[in-house]
Amino acid sequence: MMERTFVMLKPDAVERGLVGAVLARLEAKGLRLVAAKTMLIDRRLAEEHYQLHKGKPFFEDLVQFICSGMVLVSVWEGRNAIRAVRQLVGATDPTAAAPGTIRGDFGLEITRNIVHASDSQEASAREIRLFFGDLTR
Ligand code: FUP
Repeated sequence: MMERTFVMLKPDAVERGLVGAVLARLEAKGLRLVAAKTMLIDRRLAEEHYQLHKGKPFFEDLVQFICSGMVLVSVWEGRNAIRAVRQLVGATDPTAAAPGTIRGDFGLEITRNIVHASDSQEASAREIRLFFGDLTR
């Protein structure tokens, strides 16, 4: 099924110069880049993006981290794109993520885990709208 998914390269990826390496993996998989931009996320947007985690013990650290530097937000399209990207990204904790995945190869800390990717069609639609509004193509 043709899908779109939302991917954010977090501040650690930008600071560490991993943008090209991460985007290259999505391109190599055959996904099509639909939209991308760099931005700073403010607290309001961070809380909205991570609304499902509000009240959890790691929420404050997560919001602070995501607001701590430039991110690159993007939209990718392809067959089963949501699942395909989640497989490339790997498990939430980089020390549990398999080698060969983005988090498994580039990360060590659970908060600074390089990348966010939508985990469902509902999340994808919500996140694309939140960061890009209406995408006409
Ligand atoms: P994921 O979908 O893999 O990004 O993971 P979650 O949506 O469960 O978590 C979102 C973010 O919260 C993670 F990227 C990192 C952070 N987090 C923690 O810091 N500690 C946890 O125990 C779980 C998540």
